[in-house]
Amino acid sequence: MEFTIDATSNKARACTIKTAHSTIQTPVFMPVGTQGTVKALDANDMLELGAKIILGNTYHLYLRPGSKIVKKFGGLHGFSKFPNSFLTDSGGFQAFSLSSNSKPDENGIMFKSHIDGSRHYFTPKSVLDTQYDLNSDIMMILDDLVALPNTQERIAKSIERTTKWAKEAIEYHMEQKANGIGVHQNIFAIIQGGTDKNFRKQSAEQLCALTDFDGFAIGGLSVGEPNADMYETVEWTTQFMPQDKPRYLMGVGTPEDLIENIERGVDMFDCVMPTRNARNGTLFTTFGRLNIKKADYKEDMTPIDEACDCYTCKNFSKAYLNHLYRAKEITYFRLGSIHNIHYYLSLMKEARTAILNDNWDEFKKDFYAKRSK
Ligand code: PRF
Ligand code: ZN
Repeated sequence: MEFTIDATSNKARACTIKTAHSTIQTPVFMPVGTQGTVKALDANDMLELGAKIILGNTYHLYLRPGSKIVKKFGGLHGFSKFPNSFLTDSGGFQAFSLSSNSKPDENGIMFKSHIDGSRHYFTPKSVLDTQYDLNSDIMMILDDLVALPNTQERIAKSIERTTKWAKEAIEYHMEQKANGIGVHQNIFAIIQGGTDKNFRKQSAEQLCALTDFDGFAIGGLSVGEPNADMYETVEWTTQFMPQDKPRYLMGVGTPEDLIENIERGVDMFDCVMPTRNARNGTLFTTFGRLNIKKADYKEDMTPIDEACDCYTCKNFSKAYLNHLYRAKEITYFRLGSIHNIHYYLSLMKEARTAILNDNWDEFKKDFYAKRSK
């Protein structure tokens, strides 16, 4: 990938990432398309929303339909018809969070499928093989994740394993590329270490020393720790990460989390929040969250957000959405998801503009001021 830093405002960065499939301007939010689709939407919706990159999951696509089927279609782009970039998570996190009894050992992770209970084993190499089939633009390494809080011993083990697996992964990827496999695919390592400063420093230093990685992620956060701890850990960790490569905070977060972590030097984010919340009736606006199922909206002829220029706000009233939600109409899921993704993508565009114009502090103040109303 090509990576350039276009501007900075203190630690906040506005960068450009060029992959084989799209040019991505950061800060970027990647909508989650676990199964090869952003829930309730299709490739054309994502293009209209202006998404340059979406996230897919190795764990899910490996179990169903199987990566060989996706490969037959030329990977995720051909299968889903989304022509821009895909980032695929490795499966480490999903094996940890979805499988009733996943068991990591020194060489990989044994887990039971959440679909049919069948047993599978992921290794640093096997998850790359799956991601070669998916032909994602950015592949994530297998990492060993721990729930927080946890013992020092378990966190030490997690960073030791994650570094061992990262070394195996990057060595394998360089070999594969030499053989003409995954030549246009990029690979990111994942820093672990809980909220412990020494562990985070160790993990970051060990992984960032592996200079063949195309970018680095901060994993293991937003897993139950207080928000302040997450922000502090990100702030601490970014100082050990290279300036000249993308930085990705995995599975984060709320609009406030995005603003706080852009300020601390993060370039990329993903989260189920805009899509999952839309389906639950929570819609994001400049003025904060709104619950569309509330009786107050039954006769409300105004759009979700007067200032929003998404398809949903340009065409439909809160009363109509309130009705669709209550009637459990599938159309509601689509319209709600369009609005929330549009909100997240516009927020990132505004953040980028603020960094480019070097008026981050004003932008942030304004962001919070509007929400407290
Ligand atoms: N590792 C991986 N995927 C993830 C995470 C992680 O630590 C997180 C943590 N918030 C979300 N998704 N591989
Ligand atoms: Zn809207």
